[in-house]
Amino acid sequence: MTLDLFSPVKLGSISLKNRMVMAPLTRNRAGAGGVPQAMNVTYYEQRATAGLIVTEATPISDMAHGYPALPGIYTESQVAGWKKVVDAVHAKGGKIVSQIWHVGRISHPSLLPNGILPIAPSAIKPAGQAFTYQGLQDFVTPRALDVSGLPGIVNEYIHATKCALAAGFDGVEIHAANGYLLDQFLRDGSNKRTDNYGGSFENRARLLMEVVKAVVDVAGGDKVGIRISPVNPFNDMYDSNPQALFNYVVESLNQFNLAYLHVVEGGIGGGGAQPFDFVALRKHFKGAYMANLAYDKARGNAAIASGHADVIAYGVPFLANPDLVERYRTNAPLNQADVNTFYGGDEKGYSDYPFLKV
Ligand code: 8OZ
Repeated sequence: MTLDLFSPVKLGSISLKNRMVMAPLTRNRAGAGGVPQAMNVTYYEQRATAGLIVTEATPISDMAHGYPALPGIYTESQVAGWKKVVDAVHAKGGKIVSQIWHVGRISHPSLLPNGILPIAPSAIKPAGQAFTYQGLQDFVTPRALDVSGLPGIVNEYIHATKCALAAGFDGVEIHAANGYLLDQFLRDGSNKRTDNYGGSFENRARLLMEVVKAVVDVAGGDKVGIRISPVNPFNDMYDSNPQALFNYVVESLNQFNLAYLHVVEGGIGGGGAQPFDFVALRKHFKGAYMANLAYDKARGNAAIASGHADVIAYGVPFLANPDLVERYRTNAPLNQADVNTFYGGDEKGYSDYPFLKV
């Protein structure tokens, strides 16, 4: 029998009833203190028919924030708030992992404790502007992390992983994509370090491997996924040799027996991506592969049938269609997404997208 989007699958220890994953989507609607609130519970619960939900990117500490109204995963109240989300998704038969996130230089002093500078591998200001509570403001030159500060970052990932498990999540996804802290270390446009964390592929991947090892030691590899985006230029990112770098990264990840590798297969948010062979990348990884980027039903089924991908992560389609699985199953028309309500606001354009009439 040919596998398709509706075939069950196991990612590590996580059993999925289908292969349609809700991709992580930043929505900027957390309550005070980065605590998930009632409308967040409703939104995720509505999408529990996905085989797996990856939460929106979730800061692991006060220094990990880079946008307004993000839900964190490092205080007791945040854990209690997320537990309501997780319990609601589980009650509907769904699975959900927490995407743990440090933004690095993609932030602004106004979003950080005492207005301090964002941190990064190197003191290089990204082109562009930060979303702040005062509107768009130019990015600033970040403070380059001293090598003595790196164990503290790893500890934040450990703490957040423990918090995620305490909230009942089925696992965690380490966000190493889209120009945030771990990706800033990987790619040489943002990493100009001359110590053990810069230069060679091994050195640039060192912090990521330390984080993965630490998170796996807490959660078990079968509950840990990772997201990468080898050629996404979003957040002013560039690497001089992305294919060789990410083939190396993926090979190095094999030792951890992770639940899955999640790959953004190109560029998002405008800007062309460098050429890259994702089929070749996939062959370097021994575990399950989650593909993401503008897949529809036909391309998703084709990627699964060909063996390129095990599961497909859908972003905007799940945002606008809480019952996307049923719509794909029955070839029903889709709700169109309203871009004006993607980031921030209330229930409008969030938890009010209609289900199919029964
Ligand atoms: C879009 C807007 C804000 C954040 C990512 C967390 O790219 C994000 C993000 C995307 O991973």
